[in-house]
Amino acid sequence: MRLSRFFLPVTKDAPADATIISHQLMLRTGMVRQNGAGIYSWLPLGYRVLKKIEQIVREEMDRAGAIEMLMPTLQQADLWRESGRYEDYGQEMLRITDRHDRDMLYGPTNEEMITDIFRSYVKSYKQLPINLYHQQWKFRDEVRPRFGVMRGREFLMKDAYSFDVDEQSARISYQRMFAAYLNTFSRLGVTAIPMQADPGPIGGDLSHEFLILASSGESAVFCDRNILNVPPPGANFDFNDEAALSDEFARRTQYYAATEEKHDAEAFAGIPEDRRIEARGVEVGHIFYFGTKYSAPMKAEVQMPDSGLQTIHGGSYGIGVSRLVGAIIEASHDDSGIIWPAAVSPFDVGLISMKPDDPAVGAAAEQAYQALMSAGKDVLYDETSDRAGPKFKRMDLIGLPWQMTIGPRGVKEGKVELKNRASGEKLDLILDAAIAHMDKD
Ligand code: 5CA
Repeated sequence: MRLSRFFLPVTKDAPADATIISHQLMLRTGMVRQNGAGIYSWLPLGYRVLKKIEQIVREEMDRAGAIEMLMPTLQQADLWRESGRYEDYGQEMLRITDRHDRDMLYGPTNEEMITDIFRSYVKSYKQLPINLYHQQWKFRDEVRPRFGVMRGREFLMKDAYSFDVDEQSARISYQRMFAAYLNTFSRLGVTAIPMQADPGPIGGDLSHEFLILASSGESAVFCDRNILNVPPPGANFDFNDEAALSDEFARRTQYYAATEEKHDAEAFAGIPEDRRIEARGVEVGHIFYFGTKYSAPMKAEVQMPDSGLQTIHGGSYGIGVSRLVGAIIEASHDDSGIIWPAAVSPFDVGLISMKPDDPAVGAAAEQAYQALMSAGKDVLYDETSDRAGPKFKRMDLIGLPWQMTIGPRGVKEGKVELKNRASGEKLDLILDAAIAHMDKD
């Protein structure tokens, strides 16, 4: 992508109401544009990151056996009356009336709708277990939308819903999502700690939140440092191996980790002092086992072998896809700007032509651009006539993992300069070696 033809509205300052660093950086780099309280447009740079996160979440859900679908944003109030949540949900629910005076709402979550779909088609225990998910925009009329996309009113969520014949099997489905979340966050380049959590209005008795440590986080975190040292299950993990699922679950839950609502000061004090972490975190995922909370009132039942009817046991599993964009920046930035983990970076490399008007530099930069693209790299090519200083600043600000610079001195020596954004290390290499070096890390 040639920068002169891209849409990258970078600004020097962020508005004063952007108080946390991720919000400031997302506005300054032109990733998002606020259209109303807690409502954002995703501009091209930000949208690239959002789509990368969405794709990684999709791949990891699919690997764990969940099946993708798509439900609408608008829902009928009647379904929520069946579960009893239409009244319970309160002012966070955006209620809408259509031209026929029917009560509708913009979905804050989809337990009711998926339970309705399930009961319409699934009739036999033989079809279970099943886990259906989608990635769809939600609306919650938050009292205080703030911190940009971190606490929005309209936000993108991945929500998965499991259906099992009994509690024992439902707990295995829960552990399967637990393991899938660890792999997902690890691929996104962040450490998210699973913590015992309060199920809140979703309901149920078993719930974990996944939190990324960040000083600006809205949740208090209390945990044993050892939980940070347990590696993720990894790409070769067998999600059908029930013993392995319960091992993975136990390897983490053996260590103390709780949010404020579930914090047990006495148990925490029992951990050796040098292992106690008391910090703040951003909740990027939340999983729930809620048994028959929705299936009982909505009559989601399956035929059993003895031909009796069994109410199914359910769980739901959320990931804050749009929140993650902000949370990753909170966890990965420096004074110069964002430092994208390679897996979610909007481009793989930023190519800077220091003097596009100089024929030799211009030609070398064009050659580098073509070679990078041939090597399969997604390139943001700054061939604008801006001065070199501001070009470097802008590239640092948007935080692509690699920067390749073509300048008069290097051109004479037949070399390019390759900079690693995270470490700051700079190497003078011939073009092919520079491209090969990017794949080494
Ligand atoms: N139905 C369940 C699981 S699918 C549910 O709605 N869970 S939740 O309320 O915890 O939301 C799931 C995830 O969405 C949260 O962990 C959080 O990362 C994200 N999220 C929730 N509210 C917001 C918000 N206002 N702005 C951005 N992300 C949000």
